[in-house]
Amino acid sequence: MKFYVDCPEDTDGFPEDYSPGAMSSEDEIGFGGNIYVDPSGVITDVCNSDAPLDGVTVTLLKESPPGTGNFVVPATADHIADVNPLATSSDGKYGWVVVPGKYKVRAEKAGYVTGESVVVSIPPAATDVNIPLDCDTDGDGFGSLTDNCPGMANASQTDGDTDTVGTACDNCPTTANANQANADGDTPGDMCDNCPTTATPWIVPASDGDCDGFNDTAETAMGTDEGTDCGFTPGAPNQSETWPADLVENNAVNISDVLALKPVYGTAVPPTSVRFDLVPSGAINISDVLALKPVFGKSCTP
Ligand SMILES: [Ca+2]
Ligand SMILES: [Ca+2]
Ligand SMILES: [Ca+2]
Ligand SMILES: [Ca+2]
Repeated sequence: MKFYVDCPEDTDGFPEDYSPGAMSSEDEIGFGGNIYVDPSGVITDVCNSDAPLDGVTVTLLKESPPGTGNFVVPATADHIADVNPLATSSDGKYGWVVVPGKYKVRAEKAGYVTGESVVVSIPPAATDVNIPLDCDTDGDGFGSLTDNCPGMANASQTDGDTDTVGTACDNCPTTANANQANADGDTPGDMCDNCPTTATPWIVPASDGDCDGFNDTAETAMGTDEGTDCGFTPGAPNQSETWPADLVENNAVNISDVLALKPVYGTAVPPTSVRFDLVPSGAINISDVLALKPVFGKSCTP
């Protein structure tokens, strides 16, 4: 019995290198009583236009015992060249010639999801057992084709709003927005941004016309300007107050504003000025202090 095998040209370790005889495009090889044929193929990089990938560790596996679906590294006598696994070079090619049997090939490279070929029955020769390897740049075990947060490690792949964008990287984690549109470039996406066209470093509540972090109802109660988010000009007379958190008016929220609440903390409104009642409740309490937290350390530009 003879097997005639088409082999890629100029590939180290292929039969034509062993017996470059009379046949121009086909080779037969008998070696120690065994008959050797391919598998061979190319490892390609899914993340680089399917270009050949070098530095891939390619392992030949053989079904053993036959018919069990169990694959093991075969005996050296079962294949030429002897080396297994082998490493690809810049052409991405790999190949062995093997005794008859069922084989598959495993391809591994750091930064890529490990790939396995289909199972091939040898003979006939299998010369296109190619394996596309998908990169896993964030190292969470999911390649670019399947990772719902390709740039952020999220091994759970949780997607709470089932919009195909993982919760870990979703700019609206509880609102379905597959396109992740975010016109103003701040943290929340358009679909969940109460101020979608003005970038704010804090989360804007609903019904906050000037996007300063305090809704219109609260501003009306406090007597601040609900239509202006920032406006203190040093030295200018008769200014309306614009940013509720900016108790010590300087267009910034810092420790001075927290300390401004200290003398009136625990008092009722009135007699304490409603201006301090940042979360209207008729008293100055912890809620008002906590209202400064989201905007603490932030400043505004009039
Ligand atoms: Ca990820
Ligand atoms: Ca979403
Ligand atoms: Ca936004
Ligand atoms: Ca407001």
